[in-house]
Amino acid sequence: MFQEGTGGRVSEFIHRGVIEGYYGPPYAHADRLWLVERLGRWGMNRFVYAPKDDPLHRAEWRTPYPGETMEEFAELVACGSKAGVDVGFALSPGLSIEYGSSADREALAGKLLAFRELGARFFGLALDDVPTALAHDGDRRAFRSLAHAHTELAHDLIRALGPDITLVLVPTDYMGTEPTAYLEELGSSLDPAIEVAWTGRTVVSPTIPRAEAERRAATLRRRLLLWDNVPVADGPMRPMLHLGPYRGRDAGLTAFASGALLNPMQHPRASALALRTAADFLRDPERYDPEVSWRNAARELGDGAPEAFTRFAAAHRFSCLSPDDRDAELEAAIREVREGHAPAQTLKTLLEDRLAAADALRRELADRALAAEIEPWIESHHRESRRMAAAAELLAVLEGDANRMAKGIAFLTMEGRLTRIAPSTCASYGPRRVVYPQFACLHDDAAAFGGDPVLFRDRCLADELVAFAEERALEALRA
Ligand code: LTM
Repeated sequence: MFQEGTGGRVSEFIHRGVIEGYYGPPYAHADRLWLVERLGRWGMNRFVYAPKDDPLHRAEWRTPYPGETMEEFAELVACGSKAGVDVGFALSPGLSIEYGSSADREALAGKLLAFRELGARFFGLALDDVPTALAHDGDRRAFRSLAHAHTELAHDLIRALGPDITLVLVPTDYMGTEPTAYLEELGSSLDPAIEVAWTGRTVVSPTIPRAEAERRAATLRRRLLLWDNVPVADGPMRPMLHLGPYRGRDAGLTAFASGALLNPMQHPRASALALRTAADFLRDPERYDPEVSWRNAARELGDGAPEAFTRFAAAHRFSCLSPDDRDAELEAAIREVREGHAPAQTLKTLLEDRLAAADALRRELADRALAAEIEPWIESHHRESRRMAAAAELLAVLEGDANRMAKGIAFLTMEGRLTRIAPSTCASYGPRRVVYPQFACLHDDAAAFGGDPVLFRDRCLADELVAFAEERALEALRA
């Protein structure tokens, strides 16, 4: 059997794609068209519209989309059909809906039916990040539990939208591995044809082992649809540009997951790097090699300046999936210099390449939209490279036979140079500080972080090199 876009193999993941589901400015229509077309090329087959900060998706979910927005959505659906990508639409009514109100149910079904009329057959009921208990008196009388209300609403939508559609319910308990009363009830009463989303053991799951998926799938009594929060960088993760490969997802997940929808960053073109690698994983998880996939993706997306883009991307791979990845080549060279196995000159050479990346990216990157998205990080990468170059120069003087005064002057010169390089709020070569929202439970009285690291502090490689050069200088000049 042959499936288009999968290199001749049939992927065991039915759903392979993206859910635009982050907090922050939704994508521009042109970017969405660009992404859907690319997803098809890479063998992905789903794109779901669910941006948290589109008021008509969430806060004002009852208000219909204006005609011109519906025209754009129609164009998106048509673009998806051409590319082999089912474009789906989700609504997130949980902040205000009265689950038992027929007016609210009709408003929800009616708004989704309008997307069906455009040709969409994939729908989402996003009940994440909403109150974890029934908020209306009427609902407390009408339903025995929140799960009961969610189940009834989902069944209502299936009836309204027709049997030929796919519905994914993003449950209020969307993470973790422990069964909850809410999930047990969904598992036993929700139509098994309805997909249920899961983000892994936490919000941004560093790994998704097969055994954890097996546990949640057993509770929900169906294969899970992963809502994978990769490469998203919203809220407190905003200093980050997540340019690393998709990794840490078990190849055996196919047994317990019907697929994965990745939640991207608010930067569509930059997100494409992780998404492109995820497409390779989802197509053939057993043979997936994150490094090979990443190099290919970086060269493809960095068209016009492939070396510079790959070098730049290497300094932005840090995330909770890869918390030790800050520019592996440079880090290895720094280790060699610290241990006395290599001269500081090796660092100077590597840093010259990194310093040249900014100009190359600004002038030669073919995708100008990508260049614009990453500009704040091009700037921070350049500044941190300059700081490291200053440190490498000091180290070279300290290694040579200059006299003590010359070494002292080299130290003061480096410190003077550093005062002229303003710190950036964007993280390059690892973050100074970043918080990942690693909850394992979201219930009002039991909210808790799990075992995955939440706060990463002092992980910037440039700071480490500068501190090392300073220590070396102070040692050399001690009386
Ligand atoms: O992950 C889910 C299901 N919901 C939200 C997302 O909208 C958000 O982008 C991510 C990352 O902050 N966290 C969530 O809880």
